[in-house]
Amino acid sequence: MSTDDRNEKDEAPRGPGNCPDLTTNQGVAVGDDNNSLRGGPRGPTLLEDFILREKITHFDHERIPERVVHARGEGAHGYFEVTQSLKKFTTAKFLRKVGQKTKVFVRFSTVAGSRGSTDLARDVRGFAVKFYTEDGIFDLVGNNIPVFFIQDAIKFPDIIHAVKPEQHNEIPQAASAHDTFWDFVSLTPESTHMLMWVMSDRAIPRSLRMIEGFGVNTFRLIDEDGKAHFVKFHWKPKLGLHSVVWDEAQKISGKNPDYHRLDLWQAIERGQYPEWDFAIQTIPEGEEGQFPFDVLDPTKVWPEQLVPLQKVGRLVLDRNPDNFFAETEQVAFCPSHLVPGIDFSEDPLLQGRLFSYLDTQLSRLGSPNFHELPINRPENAIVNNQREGHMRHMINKGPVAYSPNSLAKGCPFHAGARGFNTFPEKVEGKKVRERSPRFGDHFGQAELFWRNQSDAEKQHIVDAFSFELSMVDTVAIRKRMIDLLTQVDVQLAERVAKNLGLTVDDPASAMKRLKAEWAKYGVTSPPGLRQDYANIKAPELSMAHTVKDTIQTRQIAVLVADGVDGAQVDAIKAALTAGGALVEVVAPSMAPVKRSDGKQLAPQKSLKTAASVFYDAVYVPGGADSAAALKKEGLALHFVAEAFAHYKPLAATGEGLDLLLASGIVPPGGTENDLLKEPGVVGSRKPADAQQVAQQFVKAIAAHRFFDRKSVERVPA
Ligand code: HDE
Repeated sequence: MSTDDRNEKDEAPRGPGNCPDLTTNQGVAVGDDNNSLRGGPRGPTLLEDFILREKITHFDHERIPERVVHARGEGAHGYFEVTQSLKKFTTAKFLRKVGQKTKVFVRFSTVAGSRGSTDLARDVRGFAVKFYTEDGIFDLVGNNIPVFFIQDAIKFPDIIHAVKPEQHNEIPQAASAHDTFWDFVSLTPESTHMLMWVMSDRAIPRSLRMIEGFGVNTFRLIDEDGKAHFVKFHWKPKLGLHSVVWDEAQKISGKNPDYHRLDLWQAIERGQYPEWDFAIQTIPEGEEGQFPFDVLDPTKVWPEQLVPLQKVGRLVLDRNPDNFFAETEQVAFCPSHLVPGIDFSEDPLLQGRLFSYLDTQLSRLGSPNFHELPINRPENAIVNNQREGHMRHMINKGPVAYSPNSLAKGCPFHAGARGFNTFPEKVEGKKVRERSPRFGDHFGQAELFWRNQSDAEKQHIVDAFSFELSMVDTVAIRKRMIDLLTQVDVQLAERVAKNLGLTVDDPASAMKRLKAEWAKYGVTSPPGLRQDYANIKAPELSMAHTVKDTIQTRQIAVLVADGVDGAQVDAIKAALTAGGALVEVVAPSMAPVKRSDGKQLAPQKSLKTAASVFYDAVYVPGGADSAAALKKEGLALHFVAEAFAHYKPLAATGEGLDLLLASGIVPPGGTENDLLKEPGVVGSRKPADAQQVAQQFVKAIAAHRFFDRKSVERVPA
């Protein structure tokens, strides 16, 4: 049961004897643990107090090491359902029957920050799914960005050391905006494509319910005849792909560092279950040579124009964990948790991941028996000859723990063809420490990504590079990055350089300088290839074409004070809640607000605790006294101006328009007409128009943000 005891209706204490007694870990009922055992009320505490010692000793050992990466995370239970059979691709049973459901546990995470760091860091999000299939555990341990910084797992400790807080002073927390990160990536040209993605809005999601997920590495699906398809796995959010803006992200980080965690939790508690489509891209083994990318290279996407996406399933998260530590913290994912019908590819990043996860669980969870923790146990029985070790829970019966044996009648036997059998990929070659020359195109897809962004997205990428590189103290690193950006797009480089006070060279001269730098610092994977993607259109790389026809789960603030016209509030609220949005009344204080019709309105938040950054849109209703009172509140003026500056939809009816006019959204002397010409600002002076305004507002909220607002720069918020 995940119901929070605090919310139970009956608030009276149950009283001794009406709920289980407090016990020690040995199950012995405790008479009193409010006082240690002392030699007299003012005397020394006695060593024999095993109740004190047990309680404190357990507490002393409550912390386990956090994950070395992806430490900050949140999880949820749910199910996966097949919507299109994958029979022709794979023998994996859980993917073959339409309608078949498989239990899952999903953990989302940021990568760089510590366990207590902010949710809104500019970072990749982990998207790890544990499938409890009838054939055992399958873990799809992915991210919300489809490519990675490096091509070979052996570079993982380097990139992580570079992005984590710096060695000497443990600064900064959960941020890539510092010298060591940009030093490393400017000397690692294979990171360039990934940099474009992490500097895009995808790195600052509006909600974890609105991110995509990708398996990143290439896997194989194996069919009944033993034939293989290379496969990429995708998750597509039903609510669309949406982000916040960077200023907002920074403010949310201060005001509510648990913003994403709370959002996920509350949506599930409300029954608005987060949902994704599951999709695959497949390439038959043998046909992979015809593409401009190498299927084994994790710094590349497979453009959908070349390899179409097939939607084959859905994921629904419908239950919060009962206990964060027992489930979200102790869950142990590993890309080598595979079931028959799915296999690895030779992607060198994936191959290195295969041992890393098991290895890290041994030190993090402290025992080779971590698979026995409830959250990690498969649904089917574990039958093998592994025994003992720290914290063994399973009680194996009988004398036999070896094979072959006759004493246990030969059991357990091998499953043979029914079991997991590695795809017999032919392997030959000299032992070398070399990259395939086919991995040598580090800029082709970075340019493809840039070219397919909308103007607003391009501006945000420029802003992100400018912000991050401005935080880098070493000028030589900033310059190296500008040289690198010329290899993606000269205009991109110029726009960032302008913000840094630097100049831009032509790409050929920049490359010459880069090569000299790379040679100086021992870079071993310089670009050796440039694939041409000029004829490829890849709209899927942009967030601009995402779902924009729903206001489900959007949060809307209604700013009110005494004298508010309740009928207007009711009209707008009804339209919003009918669309599945959530409306919160925000007032100067938590005291009930007097409506002009004499009724009362209970605020959910006061201006002192709420902030526009927690909402997707703001509505200001009429009522002369209410609008006049709000106009005197700096916090109310800031609230609407800030929402406007973050490109959010705004609505006002009646005198509510006066608050918007006073907030600085339009220049002094600006008219109501000017205000309502702003994209995403809707309203009417006539209270009777509330219904119509509501309809326009609903459309505006579904559109998410209005990046075409011209006057945002001027607004002091
Ligand atoms: Fe991970 N990664 N990783 N990673 N990773 C871990 O395993 C590692 C990579 C990803 O919610 C660790 O249990 C190596 C790519 C997620 O519990 C560790 C390499 C992708 C999570 C580890 C990579 C991921 C992790 C740390 C380079 C996207 C969080 C704690 C070869 C496909 C899982 C742990 C959770 C966690 C190693 C690169 C996704 C150290 C060596 C690429 C979502 O084992």
